[in-house]
Amino acid sequence: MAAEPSHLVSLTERAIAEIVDADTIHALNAVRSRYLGRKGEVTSVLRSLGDADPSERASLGQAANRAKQAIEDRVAARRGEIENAERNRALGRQSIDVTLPGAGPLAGRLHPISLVMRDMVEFFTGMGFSIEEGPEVETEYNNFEALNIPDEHPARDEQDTFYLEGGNLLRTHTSSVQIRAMTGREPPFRFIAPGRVYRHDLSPRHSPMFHQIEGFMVDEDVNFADLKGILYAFARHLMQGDPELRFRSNHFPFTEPSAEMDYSCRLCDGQGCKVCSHTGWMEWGGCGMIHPRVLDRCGIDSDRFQGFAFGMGIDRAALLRYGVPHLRLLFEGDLRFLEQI
Ligand code: 2NM
Repeated sequence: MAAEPSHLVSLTERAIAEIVDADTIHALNAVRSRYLGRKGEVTSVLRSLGDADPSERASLGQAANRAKQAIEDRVAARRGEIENAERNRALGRQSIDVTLPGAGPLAGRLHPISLVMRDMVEFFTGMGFSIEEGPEVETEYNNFEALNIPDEHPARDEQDTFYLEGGNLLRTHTSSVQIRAMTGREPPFRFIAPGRVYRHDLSPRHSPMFHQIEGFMVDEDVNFADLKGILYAFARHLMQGDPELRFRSNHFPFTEPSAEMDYSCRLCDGQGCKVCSHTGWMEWGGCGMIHPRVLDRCGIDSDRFQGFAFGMGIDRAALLRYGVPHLRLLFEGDLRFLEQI
């Protein structure tokens, strides 16, 4: 018994309702296959035409083909709609909110050590010193011999010095720069040499690379009082206050006389606290009058000229100025730390 055309009409309406309901391509394909697939409802009507009454066969066949075409058209239209909606959803996810503020370029900034170094350089250039730089890989002559540090001196010990293949080394102080600066120059002159220096030291409180600044001045009438005057002015500038300085007699191979200098602790103002081990003093660096032998080695007449020299670390000055608790933070390059400065 063949289907009645009215059956085809309700079948088509049902199919269209389901097509409209489908909101994914997957659901739409399922609807299409329920009606037009190999075992679909419309397909089985077309298959059973042979059993229909011959008088109705032609009109029934035409009606079934119209239903098939109508469903096919609606499926195609709905497919377009779903694809459009999916494309719009995807575009919506990638949309750019043009009202948001721009990201802007990331501005680099100076490392705390560079900031302190620049401040130091500014002070000394204001005092008429010029800046001198030298290589971090040095000869034994410039690092030791010219500075009157003899072969058997403990400072040459492999425990302190990084020796390189071929007899060179990583400079252990910036004094090697002074040798380069003085050699072949006619006094008067005054220079400072800021830079990196290296010492083999396994203590976790120290870094194998650290920063120093050294200064020296050579002329006909330079004396220890000039040295102290410069150092007091430098301390006041650097520590942004009025620290006391203390000079303790000492020995360096490259200066005579030599002294170590301390400044009154900035945290307790010399009263004594944990930071200065209850002494009221902090070690600052070394200084002295350049040894005549060093001047002679650089080709300067030590009967006519004298000079003073001094040197100190830069890193601890950066710790103090920016309230940084550990030296290690200065060398790790952690942006979470650096961005706070
Ligand atoms: C110091 C302490 C004392 C120093 C001496 C010289 C040179 F080359 F002119 F002789 N440069 N630096 C010197 C003197 C460095 O730092 C602890």
